[in-house]
Amino acid sequence: MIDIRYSPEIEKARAEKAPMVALESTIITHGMPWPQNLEMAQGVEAVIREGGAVPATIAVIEGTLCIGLDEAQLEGLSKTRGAAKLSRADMAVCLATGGTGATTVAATMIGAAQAGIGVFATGGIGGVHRGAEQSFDISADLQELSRTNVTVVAAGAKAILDLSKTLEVLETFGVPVIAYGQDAFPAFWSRQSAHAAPLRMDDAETIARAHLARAALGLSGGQLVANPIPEAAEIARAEIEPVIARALADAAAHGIAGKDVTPYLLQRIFELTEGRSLTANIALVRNNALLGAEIACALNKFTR
Ligand code: PSU
Ligand code: MN
Repeated sequence: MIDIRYSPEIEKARAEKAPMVALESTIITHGMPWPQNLEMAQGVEAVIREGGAVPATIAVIEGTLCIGLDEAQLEGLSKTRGAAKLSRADMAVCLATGGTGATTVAATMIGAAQAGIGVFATGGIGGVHRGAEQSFDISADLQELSRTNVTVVAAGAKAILDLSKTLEVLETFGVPVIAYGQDAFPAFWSRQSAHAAPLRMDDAETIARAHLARAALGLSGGQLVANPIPEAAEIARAEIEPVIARALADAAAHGIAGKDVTPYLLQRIFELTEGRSLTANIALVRNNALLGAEIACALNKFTR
């Protein structure tokens, strides 16, 4: 019913049962400006290969679910303006109508599960927005984590969100939130937030074991591995918080809503920090890719 295409590299990895790491494409089309988005996408793929795994960037291109993109597809997507942002609700419609779109965390998890890929690395997941008690704006990423058995490595949830409410919803949904190598739940651009993570793990093997234990118990849903941004790249909380407040105020003043909120805020914070937020964002995604590759290799060792 649906058209799935594996890149030659992923085709080979599947045949050889090699470790694979999924990557999202919304971060390319909606999360970063050209040309840094392409450099980031290529760089992150390289990090995963160096880590001994095979990267699978996922997107829908002209009605085909693509698992693994070639150079030209990656470049095309990076330059595309106005690509659709696909989550659980839009993915099937995009496939049925022959559309092109970038996959969010939720849609990338769905694609990864289709392809039998257990690990996915990204920047930050979507979550409960500040003021959600009024707007009801809660990312579909949270529900997806409760449904689809993929371990997602992220630098926590983006600090533009309400982290406390995001953690509450993840708990309600039964999603394990595992801080990597520290007790605090990281806040994307900053290593620390005001919140302790519910769980902590210090090595990739144990994370892979927990992934398999969930499956053995028949539990639906994945794990969120919250990996703090490297120290050298972080922007301290006290510094980024006023910038976030300003960006949120601007979003409200311009009546930004729905799917446009996250891309608008990321772009505005990029402008207000004169690009520093982007440098930090790229560093944390690469760091997550490295850990993702380690977890994928551990998972592979236990299952092959
Ligand atoms: N992480 C980033 N940049 C991004 C995103 C995550 O560093 O652009 C994207 C992801 O695709 C995530 C989406 O799934 O933002 C969340 O959007 P929303 O809040 O509309 O669900
Ligand atoms: Mn939303």
